[in-house]
Order: sequence, then structure tokens, then C-alpha cells
Amino acid sequence: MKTEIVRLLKETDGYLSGQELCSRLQVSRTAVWKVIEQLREEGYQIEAVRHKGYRLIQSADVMTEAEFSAWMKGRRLGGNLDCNDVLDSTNNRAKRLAEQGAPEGTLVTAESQTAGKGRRGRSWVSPPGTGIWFSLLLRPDIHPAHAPMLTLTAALAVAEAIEEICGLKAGIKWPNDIVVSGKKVCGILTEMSAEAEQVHYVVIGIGINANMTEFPEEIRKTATSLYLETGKKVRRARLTAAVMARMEYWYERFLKTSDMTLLKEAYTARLVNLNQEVVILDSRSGSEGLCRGIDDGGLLLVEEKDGRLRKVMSGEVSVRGIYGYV
Ligand code: BT5
Repeated sequence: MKTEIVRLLKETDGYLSGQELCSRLQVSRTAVWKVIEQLREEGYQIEAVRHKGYRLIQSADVMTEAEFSAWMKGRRLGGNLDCNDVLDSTNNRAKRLAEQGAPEGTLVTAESQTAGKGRRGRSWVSPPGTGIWFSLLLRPDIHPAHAPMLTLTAALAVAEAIEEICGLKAGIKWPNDIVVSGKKVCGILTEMSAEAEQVHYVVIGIGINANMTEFPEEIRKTATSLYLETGKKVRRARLTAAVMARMEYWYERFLKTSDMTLLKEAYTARLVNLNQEVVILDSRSGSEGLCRGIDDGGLLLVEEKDGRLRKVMSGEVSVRGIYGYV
């Protein structure tokens, strides 16, 4: 009922009478009033005027099914929602739901994570109420070797959504970081379950620093939030919905060829590494070169000193200047 009331309030210009709400939802006035009170506690500003009814003045910045449903209507990705308060990791929950048969497009969110995961056992700082921590479940019919490209697909979707909603120039640091003003605003962790030739499911975990005002000491120099960059709080559900919309677009294109052929141009245009000197850590120690973009398989093209083009599959790619750690 909460979801319905939020949707009706959002759809109505001006006042929605209590009587109308009762008859549309087939519930009592007291029941409606109780839900309105709950919504106010969540942060929705709802005006109640005698003989006129209820009017939504301002939505709350919450990651709830009620709030999402207004933005996600008719979406294929994000159509099935699983919104949580606290989780260890949205990726872990999405994987559990996947094992239980949850459909493609299932979106798992959390207000906070107690064990948010980065790649290779690293951790992801995920405090409550200010960030966007979510995982998207996909069931693509592709070869497992192609799944890492879904990280690139998601990076492109997130960068575009950030630009659309926040008006910020968002770059991509191959393969999985979104960078604003030279700092990391979003990270992506893709996990999959597969057999030799077939993917069972892929979980794309996305962490966006939305409204954080500060970071722990260890990442203070390298991390930023959308709020710190714009001075404006972003509606997290709205931005998440925008990511889903862009993801639908790019995911469909990805599935046409199962590779980056149709995404390469847009991805490369956002690559902060492009034509910069990069250092590839932990593959060949300290190997350097000029970044020349990506190939159709999503591999990073690095021109080495002797002019040879090397293809980098994964690993840490550090860009001189970016994050200032080289
Ligand atoms: C990533 O790993 O960037 C992937 C992060 C994915 C997080 C999402 S949140 C929803 C979903 N559920 C999960 O459990 N995870 C996903 P990596 O490239 O390994 O970067 C990790 C490193 O980034 C850490 O070692 C820190 O240095 C830094 N870091 C940690 N938290 C950060 C934050 N909130 N903002 C910016 N940098 C951060």
C-alpha cells in the first residue's frame, strides 16, 4: 500500500483527497493516515489540508521499493526489487537470490553494507544513508570469457547516468572505476557463476558515492562523492533508475555481438587513461606504456616503448596523475 500511495501522490498535481485514496486502495482513512505518517518519518514532506487532502511537497531520499517504483515503472532491469536496510554485501544477497531462481533484472539494494566488497578481497566503504550500494542480476546467454565486459558495460551506463542527473563530467578508469575530477566516485565488482561454456548468472555490484560529505583517512585523497563535486544532494533512487535505463540500452547492444563492438566508441570517449602513460601493476611488475583504448574484447591496448601493442586482460592499471599514486 505504501508503494501505491507514493505512486499516486507523485502522479497527482496538487491535492489527492483522503476519500479518493481510500476508495482506490479499498482501505480505511485510518489506514491511509498511518501510512502517511510512516512516510513522513522516512523523510517525505506531505502536506495534509482539511477538505482538500494530501499533497506531496518533497520526496524523501530513500532507497525503498515505494520510492523506486515511481522511477522504475516498466523497466526490464530493476523491475524486480529487493530493498534492504543493512546487508553484508548486496553482491552476496544477489548471488543467493540468483541461486533461488530470481529473474534477470533483479535489483538488490542496501542502505549500508557491513562487508562491502571490492576486487581481490579489498573492501568497499559503504556507510548508511548516503551512498548507492546495489547489485544487478543478469542471466546473459554468453560465453563466460565474455562476462568481464559487462563490467565495462556497467561503467559506461553509470558514467552516462551521473552526467545526465548531476551534470558532471564522468570519466572511466579501465576497467571498473568512474572518475570525477580525478577521484573515484564509483567502483564496480562483477561476479559470476558459470560452467565451461555457459554462464548461469552474473551479478554486477555497483557502489556510487552519492551524498557522502567525508571519507575515512585511507581513501580521503582518492575518493569523492557526487555531493562534494556539485554541492547538491542527489536523489539516490532517481540516479539508480537512470543507471538502469542506460544499462538497458547498453546491455542490449552488448548482447547483439557479445562483445564491445557497439560500445567501444562511447567507452573509449570516456577513458581517462586514453593516450596517457599507464603503469600496469602486478602483471609484469611496473610495465609501462601509452594507453591506446580498448579492443572489441574489452582488453586495454597499451603501446609499449618499443612500439608494440600489448593487450592487457585485467590487473591493476594505474594512470599517472589519476589518484596521484604513481
Ligand atoms: C571496486 O573494487 O571498486 C569495486 C567496488 C564495488 C562496490 C559495490 S557496492 C555494491 C556491491 N556490493 C559489494 O559488496 N560490492 C559492490 P576495487 O577496484 O578493488 O577498489 C577497492 C578500493 O577502492 C579499496 O581498496 C579502497 O582503496 C577504495 N575504496 C573503498 N571504498 C571506497 C569508496 N566508497 N569510494 C572510493 N574508493 C573506495
